[in-house]
Amino acid sequence: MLTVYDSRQRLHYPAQEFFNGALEPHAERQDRIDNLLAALGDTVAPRDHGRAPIEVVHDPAYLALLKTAHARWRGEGRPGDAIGYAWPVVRRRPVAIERIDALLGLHSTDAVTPVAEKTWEVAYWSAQTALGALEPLLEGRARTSFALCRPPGHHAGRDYLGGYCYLNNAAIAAQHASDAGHSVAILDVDYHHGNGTQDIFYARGDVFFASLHADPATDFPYFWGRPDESGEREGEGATLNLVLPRGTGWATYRPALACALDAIARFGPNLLVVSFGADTFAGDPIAGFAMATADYPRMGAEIAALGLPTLVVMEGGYAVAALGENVAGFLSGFG
Ligand code: SP5
Ligand code: ZN
Repeated sequence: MLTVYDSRQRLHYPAQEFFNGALEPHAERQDRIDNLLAALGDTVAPRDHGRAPIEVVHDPAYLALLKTAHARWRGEGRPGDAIGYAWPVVRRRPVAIERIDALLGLHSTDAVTPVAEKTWEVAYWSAQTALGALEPLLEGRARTSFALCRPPGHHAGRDYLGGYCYLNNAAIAAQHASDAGHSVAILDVDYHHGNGTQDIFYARGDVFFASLHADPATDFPYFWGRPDESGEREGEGATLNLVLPRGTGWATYRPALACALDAIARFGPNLLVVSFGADTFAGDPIAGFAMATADYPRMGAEIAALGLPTLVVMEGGYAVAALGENVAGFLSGFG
């Protein structure tokens, strides 16, 4: 399968994240890339589509913050990576914000997503990788392609970062395909709910979003992903959330996946974007499902049976030693 990747995606290495009340080594590690490349073989570098397709999805003030946050943070004498630690509660009135500490809180959901020195450049090229992998599908030169994105994207919203994500690669590609005249569905099979993607398309009926994920009652991102979230206004009915219990393996996953695929087929898109996270794997250090390596080709094959041109976008997956094998297995399901 055509795999698109830019070597600049290795340059982001957030040092630490908050976990259980302490700073721990960050789970979204550079060596995820090394394991993926070893398993997937040759890759193609994306061309630069520029900022325009990113600016359609993300807020200009947010992009400016992402680009400058680390330099501003260090410029004020702070050591380490820039990270929010104070947040406006949901109903706090809008106020003019200048202080970098406050801006980070205004545009983030959590303290697990630091802005490191190269984060803007790396997130930019991760988004370009998604656009580069979409290109041959739009031109009819390929039926399926894989965007080896890092950092991941599905927790990033129009004006916020979170969950190790900065730019929403899948949403940027889906929007770009939609702008090229395609009817697009997004299927999110990362362990975690794709809250950023859901938010971006929540009030729209022209892009369908389906997600299978761990129960937000027990798992990140906690505040999104309940089954009664089904879209709003013109988007009512164009969001589908399927919640699965901790311990879910293929026997439980498969019927839920079939339900999501049925809903996508009824929507009738002509292009599919899959947010693929391998953190559903039994060995994942931060997640709680029980999928086996042998289940990923099955998962890929069920999705491939929709018969749609499909862009697969890399999201999470933190069992580094098994990551490449699990992703290659998933992609092999597309034949
Ligand atoms: C894209 C994606 O899969 N993001 C997941 C973000 C989940 N973050 C919350 C879980 C925190 C667990 N951190 C464990 C760190 C151990 N070093
Ligand atoms: Zn995840």
